[in-house]
Amino acid sequence: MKIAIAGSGAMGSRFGLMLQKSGEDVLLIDGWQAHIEAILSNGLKANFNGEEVSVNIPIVHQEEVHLDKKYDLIILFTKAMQLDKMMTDIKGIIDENTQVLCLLNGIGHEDTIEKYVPLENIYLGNTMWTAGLEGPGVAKLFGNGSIELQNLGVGQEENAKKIAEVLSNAGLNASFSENIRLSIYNKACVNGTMNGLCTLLDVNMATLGNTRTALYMCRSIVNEFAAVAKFEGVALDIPAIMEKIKSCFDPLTIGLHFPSMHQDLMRNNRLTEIDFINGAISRKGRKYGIVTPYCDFLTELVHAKEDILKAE
Ligand code: NAD
Ligand code: AOT
Repeated sequence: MKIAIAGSGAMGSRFGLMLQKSGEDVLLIDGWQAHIEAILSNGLKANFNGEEVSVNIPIVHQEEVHLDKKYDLIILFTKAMQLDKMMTDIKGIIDENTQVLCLLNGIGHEDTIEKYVPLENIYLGNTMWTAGLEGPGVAKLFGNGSIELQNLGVGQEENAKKIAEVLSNAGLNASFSENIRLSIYNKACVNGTMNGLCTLLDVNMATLGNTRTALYMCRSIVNEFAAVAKFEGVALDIPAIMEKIKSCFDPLTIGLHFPSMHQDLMRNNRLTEIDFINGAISRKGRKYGIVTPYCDFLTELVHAKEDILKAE
């Protein structure tokens, strides 16, 4: 299968590496020039579960994609705020047969994708895989994960299952979801609590979990996600989500992990995805007449921190 990964940072590199290893014809597409040059010069380097690997994998700048080439599947892995520009840059390689799978964190990316791709070719997903970049062209890939995905278009279930099969053949552990919107909300609750709070407090998830107020703050945030989701006909299981959040505090599993938002802002001085996580709940809340004071305040504080640090 001809697969393009649009957004080949940490996660895109993981997926590109694993899919190419399983025999797929993979192209990485990215906009970070130093990363592209490093991969063109030295291959994609990765510490893959403790083993140092270096693979030759084609990569092209998103503004220089070859418009004559078409792809069976495009996997979107930009940061949320980079998605619209990526779609504009690659729209020339999308035709009526190109399936587009979005695996970004956050809520509402289909609104952006629908501007460029017919509904019947859009697939939404959600992943528990993780990845990090040590620097341009160098990834750190540890642990296991999973993917859930579903077609947005009516009658495309079989195609969604085929995409899941291709991903699973690469060891990515993908399955078809009957209710991807629920899965996306569930993951967004984890990101909506862990990411902003750990970033503002400058701590990992275990340290957040050891504070007196962590559980109350997390529960208040999850309540707002649940109220907005309910308005859209998505019923969140709040106790189950709180159990998942508590499991993130465990230092023996993932508690020592700093969420990606912390890595972006505090370590790399980059803008965050807050507008597509808590900010999305605030926007939807305003539209539906639901108050969301925790999400509003968290979004405002993270933006203030971005300004203080002059993040780009
Ligand atoms: P990433 O920041 O590593 O990559 C996204 C884009 O930013 C790529 O184009 C990359 O080249 C570019 N980039 C990365 N570092 C840069 C730098 N220092 N300077 C300039 N450009 C840089 O993002 P990611 O972690 O791969 O995440 C992609 C999506 O997947 C996001 O929506 C994220 O929330 C989600 N996600 C990430 C993880 C994870 O563990 N990283 C897990 C699940 C979901
Ligand atoms: C995460 N973390 O998604 C991944 O840091 O943005 C992130 C993120 C899988 C399970 C729990 C948290």
